[in-house]
Amino acid sequence: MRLLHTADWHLGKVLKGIDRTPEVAGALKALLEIVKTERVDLVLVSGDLFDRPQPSAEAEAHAVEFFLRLRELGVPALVIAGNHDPKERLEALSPLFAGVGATVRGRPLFREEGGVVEVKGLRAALLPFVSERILVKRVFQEEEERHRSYAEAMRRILDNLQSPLILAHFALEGARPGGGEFFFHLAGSYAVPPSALPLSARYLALGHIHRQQQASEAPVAWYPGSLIQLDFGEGEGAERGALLVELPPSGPPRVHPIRERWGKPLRTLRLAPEELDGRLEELRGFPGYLKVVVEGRLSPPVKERLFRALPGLLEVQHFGGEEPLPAPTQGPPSLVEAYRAYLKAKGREEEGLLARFGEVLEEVDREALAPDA
Ligand SMILES: [Mn+2]
Repeated sequence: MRLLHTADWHLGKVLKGIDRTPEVAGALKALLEIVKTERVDLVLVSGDLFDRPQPSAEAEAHAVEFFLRLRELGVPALVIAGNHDPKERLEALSPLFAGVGATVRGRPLFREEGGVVEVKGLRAALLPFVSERILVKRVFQEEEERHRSYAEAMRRILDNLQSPLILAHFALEGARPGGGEFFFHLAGSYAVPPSALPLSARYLALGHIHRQQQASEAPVAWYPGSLIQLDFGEGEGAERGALLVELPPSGPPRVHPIRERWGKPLRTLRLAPEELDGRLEELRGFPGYLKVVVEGRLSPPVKERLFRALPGLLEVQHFGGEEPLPAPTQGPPSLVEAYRAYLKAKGREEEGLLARFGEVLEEVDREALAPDA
């Protein structure tokens, strides 16, 4: 059986005001060509089809188009939701997708509930992203304990779903992220230890990390990587694309990485202020998107001139900046202050409630600041 394994499309992604959807759509067209020319039997989509819970209509249209074309080719698909996906919506639309041969799971189900399906005689487990918060944060208090309990809970779920093929959306411990090498350690993100992967699986089709890589050898687990470079923070040289997986009746799978540079290139340049003028002509011709980090002072007029000169420029950062900070003003109250005032007005000044509110705010901050995977 020949499988095409893809993940992390992020349809609807907007980078500094630029909608990347057309670039992702271009990559999806290329995927359909591969399905055709490589005589693929089954397509696996391991989560993050969309970039956010309320994707644009255009983003949805491209996803629908992809599965309709697949049906024309007579190729079924297995699809799971990632952390970025509108999971409830995918779940709601799953009967409709089933009509065109795509089995879609928005939320995790145990084996007994339908977490394992059979397609073309192959048994496959479908494990969409499981919210770490739901899994552990409510129950365990200590950070370390939470990480341990997350790993243990995921081990039990995977154990329950044992199948020759497993689709899942999570970070596997030891996998290399797209941006910095130490991100999992630093960000304190949740990760599944390789020992939690069931050895009975012949192939684990993972999604979540945007750099293409083999994440485990026994059992064999791969990330196909994202279709396009989604962010400046993701390594410019990081492998991405898709995976062609040959699954013989017995024996190990043969994985053929398809490394592509779909979408426009993103480049981050570090320049000294005096280098700027000399590089403008060359940078004007750059076909993708640019971020310029100026190592020094930069006056607002020069910054403005940069944006005008370089149509692909999306972001300028500089150090030792020229622009004075705006004078502190009597701004709106902080959220905590506002909540305190609200509680007071309601006659419910409970410190416990306020403390919990602060914790939730911190949680939101942490999630918002965590590198995008
Ligand atoms: Mn992703």
